[in-house]
Amino acid sequence: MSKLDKKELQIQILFSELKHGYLCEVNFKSDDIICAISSPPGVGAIALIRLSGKGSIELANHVFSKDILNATPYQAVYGTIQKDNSPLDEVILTIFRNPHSFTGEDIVEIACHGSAFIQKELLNLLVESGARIAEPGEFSKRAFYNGKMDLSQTEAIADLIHAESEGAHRLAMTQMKGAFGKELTILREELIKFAALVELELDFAEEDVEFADRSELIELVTRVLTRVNDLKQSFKTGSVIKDGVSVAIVGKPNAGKSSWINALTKDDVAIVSDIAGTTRDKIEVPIFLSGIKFRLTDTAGLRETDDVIEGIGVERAKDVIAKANIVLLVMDIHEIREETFDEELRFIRSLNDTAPMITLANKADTWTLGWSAFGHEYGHIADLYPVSSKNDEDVKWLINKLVDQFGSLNQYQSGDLIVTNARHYEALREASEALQKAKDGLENQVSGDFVAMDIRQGIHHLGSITGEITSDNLLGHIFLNFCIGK
Ligand SMILES: Nc1nc2c(ncn2[C@@H]2O[C@H](COP(=O)(O)OP(=O)(O)OP(=O)(O)O)[C@@H](O)[C@H]2O)c(=O)[nH]1
Ligand SMILES: [Mg+2]
Repeated sequence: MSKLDKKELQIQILFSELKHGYLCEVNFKSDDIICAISSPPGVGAIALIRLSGKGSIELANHVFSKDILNATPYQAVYGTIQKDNSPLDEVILTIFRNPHSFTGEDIVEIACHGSAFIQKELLNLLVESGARIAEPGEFSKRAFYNGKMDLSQTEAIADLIHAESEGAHRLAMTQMKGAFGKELTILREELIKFAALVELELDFAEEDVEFADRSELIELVTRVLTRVNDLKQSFKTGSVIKDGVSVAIVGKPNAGKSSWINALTKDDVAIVSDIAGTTRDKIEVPIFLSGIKFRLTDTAGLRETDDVIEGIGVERAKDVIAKANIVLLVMDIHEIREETFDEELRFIRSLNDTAPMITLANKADTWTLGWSAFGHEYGHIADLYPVSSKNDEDVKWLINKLVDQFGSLNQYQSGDLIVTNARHYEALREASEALQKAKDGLENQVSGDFVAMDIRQGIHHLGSITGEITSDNLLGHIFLNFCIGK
């Protein structure tokens, strides 16, 4: 074998080792049949009970009035479930044969009437006949183990089920289709090729050869690192789309904060009165505007106070400001003075210097001096909007303003990949750290051993997102947070 052939062969061996080498032992036994109620708890017109595993069709056949052993895949069969020789319910069974099912196993879905009694009795009957109750997320877990989807896709199903807004729904759908997993797999394979070359060099250390052109390696690591950093960065937007844009409604007592939360939500959620210090706690209300979820929080008026309870409320208000994506500062138009205005802005900026701020000069309906007077006095203060919480046009204007502000926070187009999951963010952060070290190492000509170690770390963290590198512990943790029947 020529030296070149030998090199090629070794690269291939290393490549395969790196690709599969870390896959930890996972304990997965799927020889039992699981069952669970997949529809929400409680009473409904129809409920759905699912069976999955080898023998599911035989088990269902045993309790059903018709023979379904030869049913074709995806066939729905109408009949009766028998319990103790008497009919329990009239149902429709749908049959899925492995591997063409959600879990990749034989599945029977039983659509029964949604009485709590029928659901319980049917589940008991299935257990008596040999099935066991599924653990939370066990259907998805089986889908993952049987290669039906990667780990990030199973997590996207959980997000899809919990999606409350159009934006959250769109992100979950994109991730469920697997685009994120595919991109990570490509990035990971590029790194694996790279690692194979560097590690091979280590084997030939005495001969002092360089298989991998250093500048090409730096270019490759930089490219992967840039993409990993972009994805990591997108989490800020992703978590906002998924969990909602937090809007802190803040300002001095009596400025009209509670009046505004009531106007925006078109509901009487907070007490309004002309007594300064009415609101003492924070009041959070979700609203959906143009398909985006906003979490509005009314807060206690900001002032020095000797009242212990109000003092706690003010501390909470400060915390709400610090965590806000947008700050809505409400001021009484009659109380605005240049010095105090600046002071108020500085105070809020000291708590949160990144969130965009919308500043309202409220109670404009009672401003009698004419707008030129207002403009003359405060025209130099940028973005101070004279409005009234009692005016429908102003409420509409503020709704548009909030949607616009979200637009300026969100730099992404509809097809872009955006990270929404905190676990994925954490893995990307660790991968980014490792790749940065590898890049620094290459640029400073440190020994190949160290570079190879950092690259391996990067490969590991990227793989943990899709589940190419997993441990029982991690999987157990992820699927436990799923609900039963999924
Ligand atoms: N004329 C007029 N009155 C308003 C407007 N907005 C609020 N008010 C009145 O201002 C008073 C205080 O309103 P709130 O909404 O309770 O003010 P707040 O900022 O929540 O006050 P605290 O909870 O005490 O901090 C009430 O009497 C409201 O009716 C407005 O746009 N125009
Ligand atoms: Mg209030």
